[in-house]
Amino acid sequence: MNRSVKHLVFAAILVLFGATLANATIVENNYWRLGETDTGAAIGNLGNDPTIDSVGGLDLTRYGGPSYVAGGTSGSTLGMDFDNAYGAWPTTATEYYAGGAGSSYLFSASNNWGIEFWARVDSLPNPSTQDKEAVLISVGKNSTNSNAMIEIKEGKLRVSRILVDSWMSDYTVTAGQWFHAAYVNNGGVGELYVDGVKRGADPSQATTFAPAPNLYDKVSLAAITGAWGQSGYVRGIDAALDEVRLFTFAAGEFSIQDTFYNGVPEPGTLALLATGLIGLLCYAWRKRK
Ligand SMILES: [Ca+2]
Ligand SMILES: [Ca+2]
Repeated sequence: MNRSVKHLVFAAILVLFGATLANATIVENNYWRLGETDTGAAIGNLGNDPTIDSVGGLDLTRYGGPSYVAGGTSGSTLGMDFDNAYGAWPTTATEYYAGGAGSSYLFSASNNWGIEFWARVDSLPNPSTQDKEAVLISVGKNSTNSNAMIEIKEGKLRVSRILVDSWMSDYTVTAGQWFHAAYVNNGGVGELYVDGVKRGADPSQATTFAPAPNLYDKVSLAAITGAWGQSGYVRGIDAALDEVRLFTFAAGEFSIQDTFYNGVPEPGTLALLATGLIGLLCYAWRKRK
C-alpha cells in the first residue's frame, strides 16, 4: 500500500467512524417520515392510511384528508399537509393522524426522552376570536387527561399538559416557514429547542411532559389525542409536518446535535462511504500484489 493510499484509507475510516458517532446518543423509538416509507406517496396525493412508523411499528391512522407536500428539510422529499380550520372553542380537527400503543406504553424509559419534528404553520388562529391553541403534536393516554402537547398559542410555540402545566417558548412562528422543533425531558427538565437553539425550559415544573412516560400510550399529529380527543376536543392546526421522531437517550447525554435540525442524513451517505472505503481497500490490495 503506498503512502497516499494509506492516507486515503485512514481518512475514509475516520469519516465513517465520525458519521457513526454523530447520532450515537439517540435511540429511536418511533419515526414517521410522512411519505418516504409510504407506498406510492407523491406530492398532492391523499396521505396513506396508515402512514408508516419505520422504527417502532406504530403506524398511524389517517383521519380526514391530509395530503403529501414537499419535505421540510434536506434529506426529506415528502412531508404531510393538514388543513384544519379554526373556530370558536371547542373546535374539532378534521385532518390528522393518530395511533396508540394499545395496552403498552410509548416508552419504557422513565426519563430522558424527546420528540422532534419539522413543521410549517400555514395559518395562525386569531387568539381573540378563534380557538386559542393549535396543536402540532400531542402524546396522551386514553383514560386520563394526561395529554401533553407542543402547540401554537398567541403566535408562539408552547409546551402544555392539559390541566397540569404549560409554558411558552420565546419562539414566534412565521406562517409558511419550516422550522425544526425538539422537546426533550432532559434529566427531569423540560426543554424546547427550535432550529437548534434552546427557546424555553421548565426547570421548576418538569411535569409539563411527565417524567414518567407510562402516562403516554397515544400519539397524534396535528391534533390532540387521548382522553380529551375522545371527548370531542380534537383541536387541530393548519400546518405541515415532517420527520417526526420519538427517542430516548442515556442520562446526561442529550445533544441537540443528535437531532435532525440540520436536515435528515441521506440514507445513501453511509452506504456511499462504505463503498468508497471498500473500493480503496481493493485498490490498495491490488497494488500490493
Ligand atoms: Ca419526510
Ligand atoms: Ca395546511
